Amino acid sequence: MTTTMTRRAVMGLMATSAAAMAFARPSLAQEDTKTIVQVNMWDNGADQISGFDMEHRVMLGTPDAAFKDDAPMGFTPNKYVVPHGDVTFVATNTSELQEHEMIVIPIADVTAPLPYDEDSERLDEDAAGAIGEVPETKPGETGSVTLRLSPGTYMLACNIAGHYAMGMWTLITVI
Ligand SMILES: [Cu+2]
Repeated sequence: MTTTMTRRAVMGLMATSAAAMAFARPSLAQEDTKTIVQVNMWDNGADQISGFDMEHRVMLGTPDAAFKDDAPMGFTPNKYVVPHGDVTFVATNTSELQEHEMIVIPIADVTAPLPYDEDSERLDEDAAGAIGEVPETKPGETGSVTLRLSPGTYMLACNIAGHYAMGMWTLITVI
């Protein structure tokens, strides 16, 4: 009798503490983690942009993605790995000539191309599953967006016509 009750009591305690741990960990991280990522939205000017060969679009999951380092425009974040939770992107357009924007897309498979329309030279943001954006930002100006991000890979992309194809995207990891 005594043995049975003790066992039940111990098992009950174990179950209680396991449940408490399971709930405490994610909720603490989600509520307490606030990260700021500063993003430079840049381009190398009109000559490099007009010299880009649109037959070789630099897009995720395509062979020409290998030439991304030669892209005439892009994003440079100050962090490529951020903790999950609330993430505020503060994006500054350092271009001297044109607007840029920054959409955020969860990426399930980095080897798979995203849905893209070659007529408009834009990503299909809905089909790609975009979850937020810093809308069009003029040269020298800054915009921001705060998103609650789960662990995974995310793309920052500019979807002004032609910019994604010219390599204006980068990947970050949320842990
Ligand atoms: Cu752009």
